Amino acid sequence: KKIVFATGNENKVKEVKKILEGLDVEVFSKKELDIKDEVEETGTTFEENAILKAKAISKYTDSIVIADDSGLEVDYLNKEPGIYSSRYLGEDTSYEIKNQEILRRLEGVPEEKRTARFVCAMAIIMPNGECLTAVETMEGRIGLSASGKNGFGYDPIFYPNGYNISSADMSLEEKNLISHRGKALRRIREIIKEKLGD
Ligand code: ITT
Repeated sequence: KKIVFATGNENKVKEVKKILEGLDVEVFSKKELDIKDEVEETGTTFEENAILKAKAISKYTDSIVIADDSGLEVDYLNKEPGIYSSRYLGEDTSYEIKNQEILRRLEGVPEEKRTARFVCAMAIIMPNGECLTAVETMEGRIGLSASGKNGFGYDPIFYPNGYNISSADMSLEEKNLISHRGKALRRIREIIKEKLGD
């Protein structure tokens, strides 16, 4: 069975393919299907944007479609960058610069006020048009410096609760076990399993 993952972010594709391993499905990204559709993320919540992305791609296929809208909320910055995480400081700004800017804006802020979380909204659209979502978080804090080469985006500055390493210092498997995306997708996985069963 085929599942289309409505994303242009190859790092998300890697994480999602790993989490869905073992299910009787094959995951295809927009790139693999040569879908060029760029969806305007006009929603005001992660959930709304995930649904927008999934719906936009479901017109190209009769398969199950999933989409992910996610981002980093930094409490001290009034939950910025939030749903604007990929657009923060401009779409073309590198994550090295984005991460340095967040660290700069938190300079001198004590550990207990550096709380942050990753949020992931996963939307799934069934071939019959039924749409479901799962929203999950990974709580943590913004470290004092960037560290790590794994993961992507804001991982180097994010230190999950209970760990002294950033999520960019974790293996893919380790991060998936505790991450916002891992948790949301494992709920969606159960929905897919049920659908495949009948
Ligand atoms: P698609 O919309 O095509 O899926 P995108 O990268 O534009 O790709 P989003 O609009 O959902 O996706 O932006 C999410 C951004 O939030 C992402 O680019 C990262 O900067 C950040 N982000 C989300 N999950 C993350 C994670 O697990 N680790 C690090 N950064 C993450």
